[in-house]
Amino acid sequence: MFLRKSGIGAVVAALLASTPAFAQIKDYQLGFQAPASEIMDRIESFHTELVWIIVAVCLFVLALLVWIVVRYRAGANPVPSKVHHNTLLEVAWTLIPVIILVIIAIPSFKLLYFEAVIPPNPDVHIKTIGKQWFWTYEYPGANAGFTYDSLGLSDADAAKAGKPRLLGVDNPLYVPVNKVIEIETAGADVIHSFALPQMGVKMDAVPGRLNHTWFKADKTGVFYGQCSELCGARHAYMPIELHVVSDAEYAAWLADSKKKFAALDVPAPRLAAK
Ligand SMILES: [Cu+2]
Repeated sequence: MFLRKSGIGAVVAALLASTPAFAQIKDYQLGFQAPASEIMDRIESFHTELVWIIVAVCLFVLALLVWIVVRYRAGANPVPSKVHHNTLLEVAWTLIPVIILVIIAIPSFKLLYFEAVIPPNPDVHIKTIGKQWFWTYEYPGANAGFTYDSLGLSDADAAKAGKPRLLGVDNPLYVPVNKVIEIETAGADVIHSFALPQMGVKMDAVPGRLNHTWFKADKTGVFYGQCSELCGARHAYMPIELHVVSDAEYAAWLADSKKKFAALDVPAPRLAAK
């Protein structure tokens, strides 16, 4: 190993050893966490396309710069060029960027539309309410009908529970795998934001307004998110812990939670209308 057990090597080794191991996030990871929904799959591949376009444009501009610096340096050109315009070039450097932007815009709008339009008849409705500084979750409907608070764990409690620091919570969110989950979100006091990176979900939770988003988790596991709108002193301490489970586990959790958590006496308007 190149890390010696002294000085900075020891510090790095200690950090590596103390980093909680949870499947989706690697130490010193660059790029996104592994996608766990089709939305995030699409976001990731669009991002990769953009990166290649950006790399190509940067390399092209760099090549032009190097060429100009070498070819037209003062030493090799005692008499400076007096050329001041070229119509063909000017049309080209206007049209080509326009074409590149249109090429980017088409998949971008497609992706925005896919994220924005909730598939008809979602399987699960959940309301997530951002509060200073925790989340309240509401599960309306006949076989649910309960509400509970979800608070971030202290460092000591997270270590005890084997959960990652600043991401583990006392009462996680549960959803079934391969089902369309509709999220309605609002803020109770200030603006928060409900975000789950591996699902490709980020939606502002605004007081006095109900925002909608959705996702369909395509693998089971534990996924973490955080409030993503600066909402006050303990903004960094209101994480989101999502458990994606099988249908049977979800049904068991619903039955259990119905007994454990407070009843939700106001059903969601949409469900009441069904
Ligand atoms: Cu916040």
